[in-house]
Order: sequence, then structure tokens, then C-alpha cells
Amino acid sequence: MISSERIPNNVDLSSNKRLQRALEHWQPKYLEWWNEMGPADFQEHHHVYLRTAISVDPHGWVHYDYVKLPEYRWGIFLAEPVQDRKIGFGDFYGADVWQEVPGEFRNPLRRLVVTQGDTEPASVEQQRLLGRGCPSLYDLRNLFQVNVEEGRHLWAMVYLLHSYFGRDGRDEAEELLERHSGDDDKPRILEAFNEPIENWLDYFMFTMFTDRDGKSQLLSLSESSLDPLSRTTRFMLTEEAHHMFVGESGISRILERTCELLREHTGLSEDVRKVGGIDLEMIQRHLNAWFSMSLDLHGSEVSTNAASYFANGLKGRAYEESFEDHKALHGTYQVDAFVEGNFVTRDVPIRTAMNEILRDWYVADCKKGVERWNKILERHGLSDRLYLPDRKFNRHIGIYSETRFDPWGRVISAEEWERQRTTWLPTPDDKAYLKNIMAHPVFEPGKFANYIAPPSKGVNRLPVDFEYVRRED
Ligand code: BYC
Ligand code: FE
Ligand code: FE
Repeated sequence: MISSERIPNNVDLSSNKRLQRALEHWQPKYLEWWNEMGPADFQEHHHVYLRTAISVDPHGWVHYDYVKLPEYRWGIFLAEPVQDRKIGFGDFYGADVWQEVPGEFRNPLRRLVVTQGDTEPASVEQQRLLGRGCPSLYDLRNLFQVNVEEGRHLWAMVYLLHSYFGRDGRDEAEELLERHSGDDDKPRILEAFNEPIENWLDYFMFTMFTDRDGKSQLLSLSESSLDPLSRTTRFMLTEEAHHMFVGESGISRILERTCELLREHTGLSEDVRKVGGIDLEMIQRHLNAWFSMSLDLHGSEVSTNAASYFANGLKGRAYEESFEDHKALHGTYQVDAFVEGNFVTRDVPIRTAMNEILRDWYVADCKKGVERWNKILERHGLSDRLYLPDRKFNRHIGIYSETRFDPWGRVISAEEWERQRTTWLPTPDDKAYLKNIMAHPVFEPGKFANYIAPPSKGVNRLPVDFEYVRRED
């Protein structure tokens, strides 16, 4: 990488003047978007201790330093090419991977890249106001770390659009900055990215469950026959790990603190809200909401789109090499459908079940996280446990979206749903309570809001009370 370049990269941008000019033309629009839609209140005077990707070398890919947010150096990095890489699945199994976009797959590939790209700035927009109620400087810094990296993920997709999709790609790159999360006229493409992230409980659940859909989708795109897409998404996955760490450890620390408050003040059976903590029921409701929304992000259980993505080698399964039959032409997959009041197990061609197969991987990965959370409750002697709701619960996409299910997967009536929804999903009362306990930011180094425990260690081996965000006028 040549660090003096306006756009840091490992794609030899300076030897492709046309592309370089196109990206340098997009860059000021990106910065305008970042200033307007990125983290509110912390752009001008604050220096944030951040990691910046500077190469793809596994031993030294990041550099840590203080940086002002708008001066962050968003770069374009693709994982190193795999020599002689072959197509790993679908009808073209075994052929050479593509370095250019085949004309016949231009539209679906563009659509995949645009859908992926759209989520990245959307999440920054959703999290824009969270800094105002941060539980600590450590958490504030992690929020901004995630935000700048989602910004970089947008750059990754815009690089592909500009390099491989010509005029249409350039137009799509502009539109990625014109749609906005929650906008009535021009919303973001996928549902979960138009939902508000109002508080830090939402935020940690989002980074736990929705960023993990990012991991699902990036794993499957990293199998793509389009080699530049594969390499870009492979490098994005290294950053994604930190986002999920933020979510999982954030909830762990809330649980830790809730248990502590219960023991210290009220005895294990009392209302922890009386001493400013977050009760397990409220945590479970937020888990239910973000998990079910993130299940929706995997698409319909039975999908001809997914089948043709797989057949054509555009989007594979997570860890495709762990499967035996890479063409998936013959097998069937069992899907529990619900037809006229009854469950029926339908055998569907395996290719049409690719969304569901990816969702299986996702659910298993989430489950491990919830088990780690439950270890905390167990250690503190509580008998309550968190759980993942059944995958049919609260769905808005796919075959379960027409029927109401409870969190255990049982069919319920619309009236029953209305009666129970406040026990299963976040309520206005939850939101008001969270707003209240998160009304004031905690800016003193080493101090934490009352509802959350400190982390066990700081960032990059620095102490927990390091001044991760510093104001300078
Ligand atoms: N909301 O055949 P179907 C991340 C549409 S997160 C609204 O079931 P398909 C991140 C669908 O477009 C990862 N609409 O689905 C995380 C289709 O429309 P048409 C993001 C939806 O095509 C945190 C119709 O419903 N990456 O990176 O298999 C922070 C029937 O579709 C939704 C990707 O998603 C929905 N949830 O689509 C920052 C990867 N689901 O054809 C970042 C790229 C489906 O009827 N996208 N529809 O007009 C894909 O691979 C696929 O498009 C989907 C599933 C996974 C979204
Ligand atoms: Fe991302
Ligand atoms: Fe992420």
C-alpha cells in the first residue's frame, strides 16, 4: 500500500486512472454523506482511538491511533488471491473463477452487490445518535470503530460497482448514498435496516444478531465465482468478527451487571429496575426482536432466486468445502410448511432451500452465543435463562410470515398474539425506561453507566480507563 494515496488500497488503483478518477469523484459525496448521516456530535472536535486497515497481511493488517472521524482513511482491500482458484459449486463447478462479470449474470450479481452495499451505510445511519447516551468512552470508541468499518464495507462494494459494472454500477454507487434508513420515500432495501436502533440494548442486540447475518451473507458471497467479490468479502469478514464481539460482550456485561445488582440490592427475585438495572425479561424481548428480524434477512425458505444464485455460482453456502455434493442437483431438503392450519413437511429441491441452509448455520452460530450468555447467569446462581425464539416467531418474510407463532413455534390466534406481544417484544414502556437510564453519556475515562459492567480488558492491550475518545477544541 502507498500511504500517500488519497484512497488507500491494495488493488493498484494508481495504475487504473479511469477507475481512480471515478472513485475520487465519488469520495467527496461519501464524505458529505458521512458528515451528514454519520455519528452526530463527534465529528469535529473529537479524536477517537481507532484501528485502520492498512493491508491484508494477517499479522499486521491494522494500525491503531487517534483519528478524527471524517479524517479516517477508508481504503479498498481485497484478500490475497488464491492461485488457480476454481469455482466451488453449482453448474460450473471446477471451472476457473471469473475475473470479470459474465454478461449473462450481470444483473443478479449487481443486485447482490447493491443489496450487500446498501446495508453498510444503513447501519451507520441507524446508529447515528447513540453516542449521545454512551455508557462509557470504551463503548463510544467501539461504536465508532464499527461505524467506520461499515463505511469501509460500503467502499468495498462501491469499488466492485465502479470496477465491474460500468455505467449502471456508477449510478448504483450514487444511489447507495441517496437511500436512507427509515426514509419514507427512499428507504434502505432490507427491512431490518429501516428499523430504529434507539438505545444501547438495541445496539448490542443488532451487532450480535444482525452483524452476524452480515457474517452469514459474507461467508456465502466469499464462495462466489466472481473472484473480486470473493476476495473483497473475505477481507470484510476479518473486520466483522469485532462487530459481533461488541454485541456479544456488550450483552454479557449488561447481564453481569444485572446479576450484580440483583445480588447486592434486592435479592434475586426482585425488580432490578428499582436500582437502575436492565431486567432479563426486557433483554429477552430485545433478543426476540433482533433475532427474528435477522432471520428475515436470510430471505424465503423456498426461493428460486437462491436456487439460481447457487446454480450459476454467484452465491454459495457458508463453508461450501464442508459439503460433499457441490452441485446440489439431486438432494431434497425438508421444510416445515404450514398449510391450511396444519404443519406439513415438504421436501423441496435442495437448491431452492439455500436460504434455509444458510439460516441453519446462522441459528447454530447464534445459539452458541446465547449459551455463553447463560453461563453468566449460571455463575451468579440465577435459574433464569435466555433462549432463542423458534424461527417461525415474528417473521415478516417467508412461509411463516402469514401465520402467528409464539416463541416456541406454536400456532396462535391473532387475538392471542395481540394479548401476548408485550411479553415477547419490546414495549413502549421498555423503550421509555431505556431512554431514561441512557439519557446521559458517561465521558469520564474508566467510568461506566450503572446498567453495564466494565469489560475485562481494554482495546489493543490498553487499560480499560484509557481515554479512548478525547475532546480537543
Ligand atoms: N427485506 O427469494 P427471496 C450486513 C425480497 S447484513 C425486504 O426470499 P432472495 C450488515 C427479495 O429481495 C448482510 N425484502 O430472497 C449487518 C425478493 O424480492 P423480489 C446483507 C426482502 O432473493 C449489520 C423477495 O423478497 N447482505 O452485511 O433469496 C451491519 C423474495 O425473495 C427481504 C445480503 O443480504 C428482507 N429481509 O434474497 C452492517 C447479501 N428478504 O425478487 C451490515 C445480498 C428478501 O421479489 N443479498 N426480500 O423483488 C442476498 O443474498 C439476498 O438478496 C437475500 C435474500 C439474502 C436478501
Ligand atoms: Fe459490514
Ligand atoms: Fe458489521
